[in-house]
Amino acid sequence: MTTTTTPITVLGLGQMGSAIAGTFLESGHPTTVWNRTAGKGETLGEAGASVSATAAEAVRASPLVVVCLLDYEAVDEVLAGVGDAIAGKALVNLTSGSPGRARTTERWAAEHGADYIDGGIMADPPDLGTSNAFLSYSGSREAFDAHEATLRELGNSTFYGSDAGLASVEFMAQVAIGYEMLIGFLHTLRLVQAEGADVAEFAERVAESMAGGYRPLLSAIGKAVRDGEFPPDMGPLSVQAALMDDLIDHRRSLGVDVTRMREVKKLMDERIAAGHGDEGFSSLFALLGG
Ligand code: FVH
Repeated sequence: MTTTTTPITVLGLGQMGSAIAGTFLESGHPTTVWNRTAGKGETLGEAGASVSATAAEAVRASPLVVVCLLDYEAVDEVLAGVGDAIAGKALVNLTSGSPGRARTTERWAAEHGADYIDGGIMADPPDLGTSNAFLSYSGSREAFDAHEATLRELGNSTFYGSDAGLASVEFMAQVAIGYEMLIGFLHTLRLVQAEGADVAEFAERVAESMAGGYRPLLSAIGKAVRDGEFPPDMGPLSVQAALMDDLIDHRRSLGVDVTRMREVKKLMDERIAAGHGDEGFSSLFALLGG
């Protein structure tokens, strides 16, 4: 079966599910859709999609079934209603959730005779089907190989391995690093604004450094953590720590949150006290739990 004639079923027509179904429909796939609340499939129906009254009916229509719902509670509920209609299908779950939820759903799929691929979407709905979309996949390598060309129509795709949880590991880590970085960025914009500097101009300078200096630094830190050797990446900790009291006092004087900076100082002081003052910021990794 060539890729553009692979019939595809999409369960869930929210912002993302609708974008997925629309992308496949535009590529020429016979597309069947279903949504809990009727009516969301009307536009897709007018564009040529088949709109099913039940999820089970929609699943029976295609060899490739894509699920994209709000959360895993919804996935569990919908799949419970689908039951054995999933047998013989390739089930691709693009709902966000934890690695554990992905592995549990893979077990459900296996018990019901389906191949399972878990996936995470790093894109906004309008970007789907463009080079701005990045999707992570894991689970059945055989099913991924069979449908890779079709799935690549949604965007850049990477298969992370046969452990169904790996796509979620990548997705959750990418989401987490975004929040970790951006909350610090917002607090720092508060500092910049409190000092009367232009926050937008400062943000542009940070964006430049993200594209410039931070790129090799992040790679170096990744290698240092992998190898367990922590060269002085941003200078030795003993030098970095010397700034921390002043940095914290300055933020506090402006009413800016000091939670994270006090955590950094505590880790630096602990690592230096243990004799690692000549190592770099990556050395703090040794103190982080897990
Ligand atoms: N939207 C985005 O930008 C992000 C980008 C990154 C990936 N996410 C994930 O995509 C999943 C779906 O997100 P969404 O944006 O499409 O969400 P909604 O527009 O709110 O649509 C939710 C659909 O889920 C259906 N639904 C909810 N609960 C149930 C249930 N118990 N049983 C059956 N279906 C359910 C809902 O149906 P309805 O409310 O229209 O009846 C929508 O079809 C999500 O994992 C994001 O993390 C999107």
